[in-house]
Amino acid sequence: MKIVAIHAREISMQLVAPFETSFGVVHNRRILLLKLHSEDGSSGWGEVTAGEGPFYNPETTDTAWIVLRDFLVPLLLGKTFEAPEAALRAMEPVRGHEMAKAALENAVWDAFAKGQSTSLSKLLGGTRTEISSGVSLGIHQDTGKLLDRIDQELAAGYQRVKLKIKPGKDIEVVSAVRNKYPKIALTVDANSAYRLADIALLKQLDAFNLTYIEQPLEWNEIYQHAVLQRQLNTPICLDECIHNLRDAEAAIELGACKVINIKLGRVSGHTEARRIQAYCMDHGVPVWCGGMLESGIGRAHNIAMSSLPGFVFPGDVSASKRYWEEDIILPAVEVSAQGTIRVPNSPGIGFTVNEKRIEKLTVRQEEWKAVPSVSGVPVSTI
Ligand code: OSB
Ligand code: MG
Repeated sequence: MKIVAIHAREISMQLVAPFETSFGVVHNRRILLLKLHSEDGSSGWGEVTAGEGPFYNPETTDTAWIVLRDFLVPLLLGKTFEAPEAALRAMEPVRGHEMAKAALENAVWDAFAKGQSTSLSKLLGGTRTEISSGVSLGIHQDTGKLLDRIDQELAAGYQRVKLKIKPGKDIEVVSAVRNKYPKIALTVDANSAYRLADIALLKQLDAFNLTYIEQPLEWNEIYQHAVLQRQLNTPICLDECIHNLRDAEAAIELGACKVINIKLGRVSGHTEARRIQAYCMDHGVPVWCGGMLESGIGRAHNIAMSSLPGFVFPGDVSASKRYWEEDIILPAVEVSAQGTIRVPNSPGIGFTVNEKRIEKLTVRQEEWKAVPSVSGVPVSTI
């Protein structure tokens, strides 16, 4: 497949409700979308899942725009790739910037799948026709309101509840939730808000029969999670720490976690996500698909990835309407009364991208085209 053009757009989308984590509150998302065109006429979509500020990881919507425009897009434009994996290899000279890479690589996967008239799930090796869905609930000032919210989510069918926690909003909140719902699958996510010195507090979480505790310590610290895991009964699930297969290998060999949250953006796309999934399966480590408050395009990629074997725990992939008044894909992602999402089997990501709606939401856009070749020799753009 030869990549001839890449169209980037930033869209602005307001969340139906603010989302609070230990690192801040989000009201409005600034989302970067890529549409990639191949010479044979197929196209593919990708989404940059970076936040507006460098608080979850070092990337932002703006850093991704610059790195894509100046470095990553020139590495792919005008080039021919025999398989999507080759596109990731071509981007190797750029260090880090996994979320910028993922948007491009995932767009290549979508275009490949569409070119072969097959679903992205099938091309990736997916084996499920539906995936299990859980919800991630932001920090609430009022625990009563949080409990009401959980009632609603459970009534809608969701299979697991994840609570965001931070110092001062932890033991009491989790205790109140566990008391009201003794049986539900419950997890917590600290987004790196604690330190090893907080071990006494973290050990109190063992009392609540949590499926796992997600990313308690620093975003780039594997070793101390191993020290912590030895003293906790509850499994640790790593999110922020895992950027590639090597991180997953190190974490599992060191005993830093017993579960991994795979996020496409954080691991630079489907190719690396599949490697981590395969390694974890071989080592009996369950994985699940995390979320980054994505639009429908990122969500569709998450659904395809979650159809792979090894994704045994419910993901943070939930209905479009929990995030948006109106999503940018058709149909919107819906969750059944059993808390499942159907994996589409139409070509590529399997949803129709609502380009009219995207046009309305666009705040900036740019198109990059392959430089025409001179007597058959492609002209380098960098
Ligand atoms: O750590 O999983 C996280 C949102 C933004 C940044 C980090 C995280 C999250 C979520 C939301 O938990 C998951 C979702 O519903 O998309
Ligand atoms: Mg997390």
